[in-house]
Amino acid sequence: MFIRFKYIACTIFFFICVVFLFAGGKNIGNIRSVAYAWNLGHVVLYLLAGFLLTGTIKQTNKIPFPKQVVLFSLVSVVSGLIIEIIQLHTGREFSLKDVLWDFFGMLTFLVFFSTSAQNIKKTYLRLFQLSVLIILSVIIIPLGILIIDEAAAKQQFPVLSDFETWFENKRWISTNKLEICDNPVVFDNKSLKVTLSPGRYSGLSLNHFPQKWTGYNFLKISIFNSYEKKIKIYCGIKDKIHDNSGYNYNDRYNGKFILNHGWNQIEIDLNKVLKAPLKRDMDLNKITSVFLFMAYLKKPMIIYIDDVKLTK
Ligand SMILES: [Ca+2]
Repeated sequence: MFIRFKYIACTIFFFICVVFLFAGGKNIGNIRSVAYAWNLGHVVLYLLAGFLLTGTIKQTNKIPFPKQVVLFSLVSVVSGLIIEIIQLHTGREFSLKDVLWDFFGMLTFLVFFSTSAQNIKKTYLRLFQLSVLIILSVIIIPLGILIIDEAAAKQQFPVLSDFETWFENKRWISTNKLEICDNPVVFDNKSLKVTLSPGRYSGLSLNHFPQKWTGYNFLKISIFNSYEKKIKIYCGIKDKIHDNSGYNYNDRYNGKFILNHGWNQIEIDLNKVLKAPLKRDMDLNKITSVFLFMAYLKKPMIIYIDDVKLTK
């Protein structure tokens, strides 16, 4: 009776996971921890898939453990790949990471819950279990870091980024090298060193912060120009409407600033940001990104950023 209930519960959870992972989740927003936790559903899904496979096809319980590992791993990888390919046709992205997480989910089932696993030498089983636990910890630790950083960002607001915590550079996205450093700083003890690569556009973008900016008048960003000559830097600000309507140049704030040698404080009037889109007002309740870039760099250039904040 209990076993039947276990499989009914597994089946229900399995289909809930399928619906949430493949039908929902497209518009989670920019809460990184939620997006990350959502993807952890792949591990849970394939853990449940292991129960369902052994519960519905009884012969699979009798397969020796090594063969079971190969067979179940193949099932998870092949079905995971098929799911990702199907998702490509529904406007989602193909993710090898998701396939890997499907595999880890199945592996978790095998080493902790498969009856065949009980037939192998206990020492080996404990080693397998320890290895899977380490992998699961590696998967889960980033979620903890994201939750801590999101709580810190909330607490720091209206400061958006001052780099005083070591994981804060994860709020920024860039193909360039970003490092938190001790010198030069304009506020407290740390700033962000950005090594810009040569190219048509080289920059970085602050994507994770509390999005509601109403009630503030200015965005201020401190940037250190380590060169003797003046440099030109561009700054853009986007909202959710912009992101959902094709990233049109005239539908966001675009600013240009000249930086002298040393620390410069860029000051952007949020009233100008409000009126920046050509055919509408910027939604200051849902700002999604602040980006900085230099154009047509011929050689690598280093700048430092600190004390990115909103003020009244
Ligand atoms: Ca700082």
